[in-house]
Amino acid sequence: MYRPISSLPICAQAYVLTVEAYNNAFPVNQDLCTVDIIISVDCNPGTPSFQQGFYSNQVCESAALGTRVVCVLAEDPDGDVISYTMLENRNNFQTEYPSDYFFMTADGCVYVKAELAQSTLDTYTFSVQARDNSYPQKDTTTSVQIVIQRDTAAPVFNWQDGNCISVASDVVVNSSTPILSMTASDADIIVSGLQ
Ligand SMILES: [Ca+2]
Ligand SMILES: [Ca+2]
Repeated sequence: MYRPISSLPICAQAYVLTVEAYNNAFPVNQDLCTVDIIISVDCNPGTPSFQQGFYSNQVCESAALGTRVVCVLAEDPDGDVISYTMLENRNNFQTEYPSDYFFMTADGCVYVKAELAQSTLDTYTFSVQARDNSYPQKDTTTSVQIVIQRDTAAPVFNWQDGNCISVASDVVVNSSTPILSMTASDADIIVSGLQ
C-alpha cells in the first residue's frame, strides 16, 4: 500500500494483479498467477444528530421581515458539512403552512418571511432535516415550533383622567426639566425573535 484507503473516492474497488515469477538462468523459466484484491471502505459511517430533539421559540406578530426566530444545530461524527431543510406535510387540508411565513437558510436558522399579523394560526410546527454532504448521504430530523405572540392588549397610561398637577407661575420657560413625566404599560409581553 502506498496510498491511504480512506482517500478512495468510492466505497469499494476490485483489483486483479498479475504476478510473474522467473529465474535468471538461461533459458528463463517463469510462472504467472493472478491475485484478486477487493477493497471495501465503510463510507460515511456517521449519521448527523441534532443537539435538541425539539426546538421552540416565540415571535411577535409585528416582527420585521427577516427577523431571526430560531436556529437548529446538528453535528456529524465524521465532521461532514451539514445542510438543513424545512419539511412540512402538505397532505392535509390546512390553509396555511409554515413556509408561508418562515424560511430557513442552509445554516439552520429560521427567519420571518411574511407579515405575521396576517397569519391565522398561533403556532406553526414543522420538521427540519439535517443531511451530511457525504456518500451515501445520511440525514436526521428534529421538530421546530414557533409560537406567534399576538398584540391583544392596548397600552394603558399610568395616569388617571382628572388628575392634575401644579405648575409654579415662575417655572422656567424652555427648561429641559419636564413638568410631568407620563408612562404607560402594555400587558403584552413582546419578544421580537431570537435574542
Ligand atoms: Ca456523516
Ligand atoms: Ca399591546
